[in-house]
Amino acid sequence: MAYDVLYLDAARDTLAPSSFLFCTMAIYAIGDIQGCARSLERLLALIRFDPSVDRLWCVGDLVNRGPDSLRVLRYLKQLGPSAQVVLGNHDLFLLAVAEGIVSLRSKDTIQDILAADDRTELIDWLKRQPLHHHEGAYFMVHAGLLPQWSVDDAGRLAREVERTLAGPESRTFLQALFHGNAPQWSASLTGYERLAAITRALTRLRTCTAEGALSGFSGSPNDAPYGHLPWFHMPNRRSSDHTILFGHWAALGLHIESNLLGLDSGCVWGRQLTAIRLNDRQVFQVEYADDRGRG
Ligand SMILES: [Mn+2]
Repeated sequence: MAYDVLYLDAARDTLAPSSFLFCTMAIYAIGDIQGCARSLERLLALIRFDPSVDRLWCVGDLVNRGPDSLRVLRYLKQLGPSAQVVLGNHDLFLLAVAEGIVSLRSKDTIQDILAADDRTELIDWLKRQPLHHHEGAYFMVHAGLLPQWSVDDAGRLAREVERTLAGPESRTFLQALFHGNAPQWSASLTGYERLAAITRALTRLRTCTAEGALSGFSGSPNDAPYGHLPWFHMPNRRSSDHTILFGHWAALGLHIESNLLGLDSGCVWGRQLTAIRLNDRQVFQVEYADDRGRG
Protein backbone atom coordinates (compact mmCIF):
# COMPACT_ATOMS: atom_id res chain seq x y z
CA MET A 1 0.00 0.00 0.00
CA ALA A 2 1.39 3.37 -0.98
CA TYR A 3 0.81 5.09 2.35
CA ASP A 4 3.03 2.53 4.14
CA VAL A 5 5.96 3.83 2.18
CA LEU A 6 5.07 7.44 2.86
CA TYR A 7 4.95 6.87 6.59
CA LEU A 8 8.30 5.10 6.51
CA ASP A 9 9.86 7.97 4.61
CA ALA A 10 8.46 10.53 7.03
CA ALA A 11 9.68 8.56 10.02
CA ARG A 12 13.21 8.22 8.74
CA ASP A 13 13.98 11.85 9.60
CA THR A 14 12.92 11.66 13.21
CA LEU A 15 13.96 8.25 14.47
CA ALA A 16 17.36 6.85 15.32
CA PRO A 17 18.50 4.16 12.87
CA SER A 18 18.08 1.45 15.52
CA SER A 19 14.37 2.28 15.77
CA PHE A 20 13.82 2.23 12.08
CA LEU A 21 12.99 -1.44 11.75
CA PHE A 22 10.13 -1.10 14.22
CA CYS A 23 8.57 1.83 12.49
CA THR A 24 5.85 0.46 10.27
CA MET A 25 2.27 1.55 10.41
CA ALA A 26 0.24 -0.37 12.96
CA ILE A 27 -3.54 -0.46 13.32
CA TYR A 28 -4.77 -0.87 16.88
CA ALA A 29 -8.41 -1.75 17.40
CA ILE A 30 -9.69 -0.92 20.86
CA GLY A 31 -12.81 -1.75 22.81
CA ASP A 32 -15.55 0.34 24.40
CA ILE A 33 -13.95 3.35 26.14
CA GLN A 34 -17.10 4.86 27.66
CA GLY A 35 -15.43 7.95 29.01
CA CYS A 36 -12.59 6.11 30.75
CA ALA A 37 -9.96 8.65 29.70
CA ARG A 38 -7.24 7.63 32.12
CA SER A 39 -7.54 3.97 31.10
CA LEU A 40 -7.35 5.05 27.45
CA GLU A 41 -4.21 7.11 28.12
CA ARG A 42 -2.57 4.17 29.90
CA LEU A 43 -3.40 1.87 27.00
CA LEU A 44 -2.04 4.32 24.43
CA ALA A 45 1.17 4.58 26.47
CA LEU A 46 1.43 0.79 26.66
CA ILE A 47 1.19 0.40 22.88
CA ARG A 48 3.33 3.53 22.33
CA PHE A 49 0.63 4.83 20.02
CA ASP A 50 2.08 7.33 17.56
CA PRO A 51 -0.67 9.20 15.67
CA SER A 52 1.81 10.25 13.00
CA VAL A 53 2.37 6.61 12.08
CA ASP A 54 -0.33 4.42 13.65
CA ARG A 55 -4.09 4.27 13.40
CA LEU A 56 -6.59 3.76 16.19
CA TRP A 57 -9.86 1.98 15.46
CA CYS A 58 -12.59 2.32 18.08
CA VAL A 59 -15.63 0.03 18.19
CA GLY A 60 -17.90 2.75 19.59
CA ASP A 61 -19.44 3.71 22.93
CA LEU A 62 -16.74 6.31 23.23
CA VAL A 63 -18.68 8.08 25.97
CA ASN A 64 -20.97 7.66 28.98
CA ARG A 65 -20.97 5.84 32.32
CA GLY A 66 -17.25 6.51 32.80
CA PRO A 67 -15.89 9.66 34.48
CA ASP A 68 -14.36 11.67 31.63
CA SER A 69 -16.32 11.50 28.41
CA LEU A 70 -15.33 15.01 27.36
CA ARG A 71 -11.60 14.25 27.48
CA VAL A 72 -12.07 11.05 25.44
CA LEU A 73 -14.16 12.76 22.77
CA ARG A 74 -11.79 15.71 22.42
CA TYR A 75 -8.81 13.39 22.14
CA LEU A 76 -10.34 11.20 19.43
CA LYS A 77 -11.63 14.19 17.44
CA GLN A 78 -8.23 15.86 17.36
CA LEU A 79 -6.62 12.65 16.07
CA GLY A 80 -8.24 13.41 12.71
CA PRO A 81 -7.60 10.69 10.13
CA SER A 82 -5.49 8.66 12.60
CA ALA A 83 -8.70 7.67 14.37
CA GLN A 84 -11.41 5.53 12.83
CA VAL A 85 -14.46 5.26 15.01
CA VAL A 86 -17.90 3.75 14.60
CA LEU A 87 -20.85 4.92 16.66
CA GLY A 88 -22.31 2.90 19.52
CA ASN A 89 -25.62 3.10 21.33
CA HIS A 90 -24.21 5.45 23.99
CA ASP A 91 -22.83 7.79 21.32
CA LEU A 92 -26.27 7.94 19.67
CA PHE A 93 -27.79 8.56 23.10
CA LEU A 94 -25.48 11.57 23.52
CA LEU A 95 -26.64 12.92 20.15
CA ALA A 96 -30.27 12.47 21.19
CA VAL A 97 -29.70 14.25 24.52
CA ALA A 98 -27.91 17.09 22.72
CA GLU A 99 -30.98 17.48 20.48
CA GLY A 100 -33.28 17.58 23.53
CA ILE A 101 -34.99 14.35 22.45
CA VAL A 102 -34.24 12.31 25.59
CA SER A 103 -33.32 13.28 29.14
CA LEU A 104 -30.32 12.20 31.13
CA ARG A 105 -30.79 9.28 33.47
CA SER A 106 -29.05 9.04 36.84
CA LYS A 107 -26.28 6.74 35.51
CA ASP A 108 -25.38 9.01 32.59
CA THR A 109 -22.12 10.94 32.74
CA ILE A 110 -22.10 13.04 29.60
CA GLN A 111 -22.93 16.36 31.28
CA ASP A 112 -19.34 17.52 30.78
CA ILE A 113 -19.75 17.35 26.99
CA LEU A 114 -23.12 19.10 27.03
CA ALA A 115 -21.64 21.96 29.07
CA ALA A 116 -18.39 22.27 27.11
CA ASP A 117 -17.37 25.39 25.16
CA ASP A 118 -16.69 23.18 22.14
CA ARG A 119 -19.93 21.22 22.50
CA THR A 120 -21.18 22.20 19.03
CA GLU A 121 -17.98 21.10 17.30
CA LEU A 122 -17.89 17.82 19.23
CA ILE A 123 -21.52 16.97 18.51
CA ASP A 124 -21.15 17.92 14.84
CA TRP A 125 -18.09 15.71 14.58
CA LEU A 126 -19.83 12.79 16.28
CA LYS A 127 -22.84 13.02 13.93
CA ARG A 128 -20.56 12.64 10.94
CA GLN A 129 -18.93 9.42 12.20
CA PRO A 130 -20.09 6.18 10.56
CA LEU A 131 -21.86 3.14 11.97
CA HIS A 132 -19.54 0.82 10.09
CA HIS A 133 -16.02 0.68 8.74
CA HIS A 134 -15.11 -1.78 6.00
CA GLU A 135 -11.47 -2.00 5.06
CA GLY A 136 -10.02 -4.99 3.24
CA ALA A 137 -10.85 -8.17 5.12
CA TYR A 138 -12.09 -6.22 8.18
CA PHE A 139 -15.54 -4.95 9.02
CA MET A 140 -16.01 -2.93 12.22
CA VAL A 141 -19.37 -2.28 13.84
CA HIS A 142 -20.42 -1.50 17.42
CA ALA A 143 -22.57 -4.57 18.15
CA GLY A 144 -23.03 -6.98 15.26
CA LEU A 145 -24.63 -7.98 11.97
CA LEU A 146 -27.85 -9.88 11.47
CA PRO A 147 -27.08 -13.35 10.09
CA GLN A 148 -28.76 -12.67 6.74
CA TRP A 149 -26.52 -9.64 6.04
CA SER A 150 -23.30 -9.93 4.11
CA VAL A 151 -20.77 -7.23 4.95
CA ASP A 152 -21.74 -5.49 1.71
CA ASP A 153 -25.42 -5.54 2.73
CA ALA A 154 -24.56 -4.22 6.18
CA GLY A 155 -22.35 -1.50 4.70
CA ARG A 156 -25.08 -0.38 2.32
CA LEU A 157 -27.70 -0.31 5.09
CA ALA A 158 -25.34 1.49 7.47
CA ARG A 159 -24.74 4.17 4.83
CA GLU A 160 -28.49 4.88 4.66
CA VAL A 161 -28.36 5.73 8.36
CA GLU A 162 -25.05 7.59 8.16
CA ARG A 163 -26.31 9.91 5.41
CA THR A 164 -29.41 10.75 7.42
CA LEU A 165 -27.58 11.25 10.71
CA ALA A 166 -25.09 13.64 9.12
CA GLY A 167 -27.77 15.51 7.20
CA PRO A 168 -30.65 17.92 7.87
CA GLU A 169 -33.04 15.13 8.95
CA SER A 170 -30.78 14.05 11.77
CA ARG A 171 -33.10 15.24 14.52
CA THR A 172 -36.19 13.57 13.03
CA PHE A 173 -34.27 10.33 12.69
CA LEU A 174 -33.09 10.42 16.34
CA GLN A 175 -36.65 11.15 17.43
CA ALA A 176 -37.82 8.04 15.57
CA LEU A 177 -34.94 5.96 16.94
CA PHE A 178 -35.64 6.82 20.58
CA HIS A 179 -39.41 7.31 20.57
CA GLY A 180 -40.77 5.58 17.46
CA ASN A 181 -41.90 2.00 16.84
CA ALA A 182 -39.20 -0.63 17.19
CA PRO A 183 -39.94 -3.26 14.55
CA GLN A 184 -37.51 -6.08 13.83
CA TRP A 185 -35.48 -5.63 10.67
CA SER A 186 -37.23 -6.58 7.46
CA ALA A 187 -36.16 -5.59 3.95
CA SER A 188 -39.68 -4.27 3.36
CA LEU A 189 -39.39 -1.55 6.03
CA THR A 190 -39.23 2.01 4.75
CA GLY A 191 -38.58 5.50 6.10
CA TYR A 192 -37.49 6.11 9.66
CA GLU A 193 -38.65 2.69 10.89
CA ARG A 194 -36.21 1.16 8.44
CA LEU A 195 -33.34 3.39 9.57
CA ALA A 196 -34.16 2.71 13.23
CA ALA A 197 -34.24 -1.07 12.70
CA ILE A 198 -30.87 -0.98 10.92
CA THR A 199 -29.39 1.16 13.70
CA ARG A 200 -30.71 -1.06 16.47
CA ALA A 201 -29.18 -4.16 14.89
CA LEU A 202 -25.79 -2.57 14.25
CA THR A 203 -25.53 -0.94 17.68
CA ARG A 204 -27.42 -3.27 20.05
CA LEU A 205 -27.27 -6.83 18.73
CA ARG A 206 -25.94 -9.52 21.06
CA THR A 207 -28.03 -12.65 20.62
CA CYS A 208 -30.45 -13.73 17.92
CA THR A 209 -33.56 -15.84 18.19
CA ALA A 210 -33.75 -19.02 16.09
CA GLU A 211 -35.52 -16.92 13.46
CA GLY A 212 -32.54 -14.59 13.22
CA ALA A 213 -34.17 -11.65 15.03
CA LEU A 214 -32.49 -9.42 17.59
CA SER A 215 -33.31 -10.55 21.14
CA GLY A 216 -33.10 -8.34 24.21
CA PHE A 217 -30.75 -10.59 26.18
CA SER A 218 -27.56 -8.92 27.46
CA GLY A 219 -25.92 -11.38 29.88
CA SER A 220 -23.19 -13.95 29.33
CA PRO A 221 -23.74 -16.20 26.28
CA ASN A 222 -23.85 -19.20 28.62
CA ASP A 223 -26.96 -17.80 30.27
CA ALA A 224 -28.81 -17.01 27.04
CA PRO A 225 -32.39 -18.31 26.83
CA TYR A 226 -32.90 -21.62 25.06
CA GLY A 227 -32.66 -21.24 21.29
CA HIS A 228 -30.88 -17.87 21.48
CA LEU A 229 -27.37 -17.76 20.04
CA PRO A 230 -24.69 -15.08 19.90
CA TRP A 231 -25.21 -13.30 16.58
CA PHE A 232 -21.79 -14.48 15.37
CA HIS A 233 -22.64 -18.16 15.95
CA MET A 234 -25.84 -18.15 13.93
CA PRO A 235 -25.76 -20.88 11.27
CA ASN A 236 -24.99 -19.68 7.74
CA ARG A 237 -24.07 -16.18 8.89
CA ARG A 238 -23.35 -14.34 5.66
CA SER A 239 -20.67 -12.03 7.08
CA SER A 240 -18.39 -14.89 8.14
CA ASP A 241 -16.05 -14.32 5.18
CA HIS A 242 -14.70 -11.14 6.85
CA THR A 243 -13.12 -10.52 10.23
CA ILE A 244 -15.72 -8.63 12.24
CA LEU A 245 -14.53 -6.23 14.93
CA PHE A 246 -17.15 -5.35 17.52
CA GLY A 247 -17.75 -4.32 21.12
CA HIS A 248 -20.94 -3.72 23.13
CA TRP A 249 -20.98 -7.04 24.96
CA ALA A 250 -19.05 -6.66 28.22
CA ALA A 251 -20.50 -9.90 29.58
CA LEU A 252 -18.96 -11.72 26.61
CA GLY A 253 -15.56 -10.18 27.30
CA LEU A 254 -12.58 -10.30 24.99
CA HIS A 255 -13.56 -12.80 22.30
CA ILE A 256 -11.15 -13.89 19.59
CA GLU A 257 -11.83 -16.30 16.76
CA SER A 258 -10.19 -16.50 13.36
CA ASN A 259 -12.82 -14.17 11.88
CA LEU A 260 -14.07 -12.36 15.01
CA LEU A 261 -12.57 -9.80 17.36
CA GLY A 262 -14.92 -8.93 20.23
CA LEU A 263 -13.19 -6.14 22.14
CA ASP A 264 -15.44 -5.05 25.01
CA SER A 265 -13.53 -6.32 28.02
CA GLY A 266 -15.63 -4.30 30.48
CA CYS A 267 -13.37 -1.35 31.22
CA VAL A 268 -16.19 0.83 32.52
CA TRP A 269 -17.21 -2.03 34.82
CA GLY A 270 -13.78 -1.93 36.46
CA ARG A 271 -12.18 -4.59 34.26
CA GLN A 272 -9.80 -4.03 31.31
CA LEU A 273 -9.46 -1.86 28.25
CA THR A 274 -8.13 -3.91 25.34
CA ALA A 275 -6.26 -3.12 22.13
CA ILE A 276 -5.44 -5.63 19.42
CA ARG A 277 -2.76 -4.81 16.88
CA LEU A 278 -4.30 -6.00 13.65
CA ASN A 279 -0.94 -6.48 11.95
CA ASP A 280 -0.06 -9.46 14.16
CA ARG A 281 -3.06 -9.84 16.53
CA GLN A 282 -0.94 -8.99 19.56
CA VAL A 283 -3.29 -8.22 22.47
CA PHE A 284 -2.60 -5.31 24.85
CA GLN A 285 -4.61 -4.68 28.00
CA VAL A 286 -4.64 -2.24 30.89
CA GLU A 287 -6.62 -2.54 34.07
CA TYR A 288 -9.28 0.09 34.76
CA ALA A 289 -7.39 3.21 35.82
CA ASP A 290 -10.10 5.88 36.19
CA ASP A 291 -11.54 7.36 39.34
CA ARG A 292 -14.61 5.74 40.76
CA GLY A 293 -17.62 7.62 41.95
CA ARG A 294 -18.98 9.60 39.05
CA GLY A 295 -19.79 6.53 36.92
MN1 LIG B 1 -22.89 -0.50 23.52
